[in-house]
Amino acid sequence: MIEEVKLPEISENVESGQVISVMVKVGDFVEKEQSLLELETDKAAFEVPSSLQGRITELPVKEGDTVKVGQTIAKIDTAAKPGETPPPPPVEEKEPAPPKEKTPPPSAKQPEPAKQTKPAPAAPAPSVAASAGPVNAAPAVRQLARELGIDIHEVPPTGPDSHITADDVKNYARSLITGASAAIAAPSQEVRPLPDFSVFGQIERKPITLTRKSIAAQLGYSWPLVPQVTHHDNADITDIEEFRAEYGPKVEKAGGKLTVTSILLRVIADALKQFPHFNASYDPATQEMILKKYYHVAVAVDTDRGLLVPVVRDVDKKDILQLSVEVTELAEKTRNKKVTPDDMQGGNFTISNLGGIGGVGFTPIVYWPQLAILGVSRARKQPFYKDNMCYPRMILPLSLSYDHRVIDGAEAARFTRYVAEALEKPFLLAMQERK
Ligand code: CAO
Repeated sequence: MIEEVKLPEISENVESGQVISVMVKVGDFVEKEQSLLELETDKAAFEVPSSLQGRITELPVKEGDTVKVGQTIAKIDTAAKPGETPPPPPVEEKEPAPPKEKTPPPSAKQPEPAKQTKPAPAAPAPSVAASAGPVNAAPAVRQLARELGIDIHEVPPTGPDSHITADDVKNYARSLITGASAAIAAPSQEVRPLPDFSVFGQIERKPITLTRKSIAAQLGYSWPLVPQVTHHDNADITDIEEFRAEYGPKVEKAGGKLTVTSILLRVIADALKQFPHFNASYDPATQEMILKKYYHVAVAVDTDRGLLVPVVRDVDKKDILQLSVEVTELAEKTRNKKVTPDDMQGGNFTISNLGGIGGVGFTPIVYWPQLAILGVSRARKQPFYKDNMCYPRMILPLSLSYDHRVIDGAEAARFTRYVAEALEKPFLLAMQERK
């Protein structure tokens, strides 16, 4: 019996994805939950498992296709048994090939397409025009509208085919705040054409992946919107190393790795409780702080597709052992393309630890709509002077970027000090660990 496998609901607000690779072929016998496709949305890349067991008879999708939720991605003979030889594919009757169209020689001059002058964007229509009908907007743009509390139907589109762009949403949000509706259609920034680099030497143009587009959109949105400052401090983690040596084997037995990242997650959970403004978002439309009563912390993970930021939920309810196992599993899942867009949602604060690679400090970009991100660089032994004596101590550089609209420098300095001092008292962590 031939049954269809359809693309399941990926996550809220994600309606389609692009096929990065097809992991099976016609004739293969697949188990239930075996991966069929590698799919990329603007939020994550992940594998799509089969909902059925049987032999694949048809694969109607190929690399590069955009697949919608509910679309058939495979047809499977569910009566087939593993090890059975599949029946030979039906022989297609060959039709005579149509005569090839003559292509003009490369030197032939092509007629130049008529230059299209883009009509000036019309002034936004009063909201009567806005209806609950379908709108043309990418999932990330819809998400942006929702996060800003804007009805996407009200946003005047300026993109091709009445596409609503992220800039349209931002401009509309600004116009609501300032009351200047005339500003809606104005482009936020002039985009200058690039120079012709091929004049200087050989070049290659390569399209960027959806994941990279999403990273670019997220960081490109945050940087001009959030006036951010980075505060630097150091934590003496010499005693943490002893703590790691003592608890490391226990964590390893449980399937995790006791590293600076998992210890920081525990410390950040406490810091966010002490400093609620860091566990919040700012709503410029209402000029309110949204204080969150849950503690979900995102962790930046370096993958071969670029930076991905999955979220560890309820960090305040977990001890270091649980957090270590979870970070290890989450990083692995992220690198193996097993995270879903849902795994990337809902973080209140981000930890970006580059110390495993190196560096003495950096300025991480606040991951809007969060208000702060903690950058961590490489811990190094450094001389520490006390009573005219010099001692070697392990020093961890911390770099906290924060949204200066709603967080003051003194508050940021206190927050970072709190984190540094918590790291300097590992016995407190050990107490929590034993609870
Ligand atoms: N200083 C010194 N050593 C460090 C360290 C630090 N700050 N952080 C980690 N290390 C060490 C670990 O102890 C481990 O050492 P061993 O292999 O000897 O045990 C090694 O570096 C590798 O650690 P890890 O990366 O496997 O584990 P982690 O839990 O510390 O980090 C993760 C997990 C996912 C955060 C990390 O792997 C990663 O992807 N980091 C990159 C994040 C990134 O790209 N940020 C940039 C975003 S732009 O803001």
